[in-house]
Amino acid sequence: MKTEFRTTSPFPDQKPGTSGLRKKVKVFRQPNYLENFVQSVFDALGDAAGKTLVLGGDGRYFNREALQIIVKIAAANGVGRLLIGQGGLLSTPAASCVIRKHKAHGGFILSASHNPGGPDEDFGIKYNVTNGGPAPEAFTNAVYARSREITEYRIANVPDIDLDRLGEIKVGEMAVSIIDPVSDYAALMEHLFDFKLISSSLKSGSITLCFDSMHAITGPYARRILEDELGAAAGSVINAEPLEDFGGGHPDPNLVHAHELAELMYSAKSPSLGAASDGDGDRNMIMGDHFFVTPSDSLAVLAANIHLLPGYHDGLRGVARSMPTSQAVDRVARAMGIECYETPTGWKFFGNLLDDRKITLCGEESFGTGSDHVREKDGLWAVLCWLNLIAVRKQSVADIVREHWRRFGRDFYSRHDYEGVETSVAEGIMAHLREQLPGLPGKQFGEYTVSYADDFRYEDPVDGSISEKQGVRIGFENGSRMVFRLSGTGTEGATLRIYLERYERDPALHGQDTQETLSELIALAETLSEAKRRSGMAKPTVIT
Ligand code: G16
Repeated sequence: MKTEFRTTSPFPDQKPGTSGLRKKVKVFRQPNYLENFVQSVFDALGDAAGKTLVLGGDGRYFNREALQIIVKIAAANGVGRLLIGQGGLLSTPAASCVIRKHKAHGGFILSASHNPGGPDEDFGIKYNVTNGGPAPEAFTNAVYARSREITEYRIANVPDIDLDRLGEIKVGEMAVSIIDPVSDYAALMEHLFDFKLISSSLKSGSITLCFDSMHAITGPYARRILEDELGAAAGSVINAEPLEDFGGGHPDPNLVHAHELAELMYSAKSPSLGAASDGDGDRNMIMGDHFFVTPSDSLAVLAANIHLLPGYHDGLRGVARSMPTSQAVDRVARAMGIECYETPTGWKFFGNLLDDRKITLCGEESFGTGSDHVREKDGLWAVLCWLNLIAVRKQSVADIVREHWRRFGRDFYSRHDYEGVETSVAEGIMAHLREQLPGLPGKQFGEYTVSYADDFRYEDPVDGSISEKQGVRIGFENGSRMVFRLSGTGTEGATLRIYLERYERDPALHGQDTQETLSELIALAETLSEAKRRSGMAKPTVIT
């Protein structure tokens, strides 16, 4: 094998965001762009010689091309063994599972998650570490620093490999195993859930299911697990064929983008459980018959019930949620007498808490839920949790959630996104909010009196690392809250996210409309942020 040392010069924009480096395909396709980033990862890793790495992606446009490049750079950097999902496919949670099960040193996941795919759309790459989770900030900062000074990368001068044939091959000295992308993950799921009970409920028809794979990575996983192994009726998994451009859709599991599923769930033909996952399989949306479960509520309901599922019979050590996620799970934790941690947005912040066994379950408002079984959020796992839960409790999704509200109260919750805002305008809005923070506590706005106002700062309780400026929080004496932050996953302009929540204890009021219940808070958010005025936008582009 001939190793080439190619001269290159740095790109200024390779700073990983909330979840790895995400850019337009055209950006990634610039000569040396991907190569620089991958070599920067190897340089930051130090010595990868002889180590095992995992490699796979969500199958989007440029996945295969990028994979071939990474294989050659890995060989040139002395990697001992590469485990690659057949066809270059691995969902994000499956990649995490494979890293852990095979005790790999880490792995590259190629995905821009829920962002659209295609020649004019998005691509992404992230590195996961030995625990199977996203690299912590210290590592991604080191990669970025390296990318700013890189002058050379190493690449093996070898032909492309066959990604589709299962088995062992060699690239120079490096061993490459093309593995089935589903098997290890499916075995883990079988260990966590009561497959017998779920299967008998599905086969008898007492539970019916529709899972929307949105033409993304979960198709093969959902077909194998839900239809082949558990016996859900053929066709229960829709849009199951992974496509490079997700069929022109936006593989984001929410009511807007998973509209085929949403229409079904609000029709007379609604199955008992409706669910969808995103581009790389780590997000989930849960629905019941004429009922939408917010991700924050889903986390809280799972926290209160997960002990009913075989993999979690010992109960929870603790829970965690990202800062903008609603406080519904905090109430469950308080009632159970366990700790609830509040972390910045980004799954990487849960890694230490999970490794240190401080928490068992964690989740985010952005349709992410997961547990200590892997170190990524896990879409299909969340669906299996709900399937198992409705099978055990013999209740509908809506009844389980309504009962939960009666017990703990309801946290009305909504996120308003302003997408495609000019970066300087978005930064101006955040600066304007930050200026007001010291003067806000004690101020009264109608029925809302500010109890605290800050810019969220997180000190990791395990390694003491500090993350600052993670979003503006304004809390009120009645338990309501609003949060403002800029997205770290977009690829064009800036996205301002405004998160709003209001707690309601009285069950008689739990049936109210969410936006109406939040209307005063929504107006106050505009008064404080001037988001509409400054962006020139009449309303949010997306409301979830
Ligand atoms: C990523 C992160 C999540 C985060 C989400 C939204 O999800 O893994 O932890 O909540 O982005 O981030 P932002 O609000 O910064 O856009 P995914 O599914 O895109 O990898």
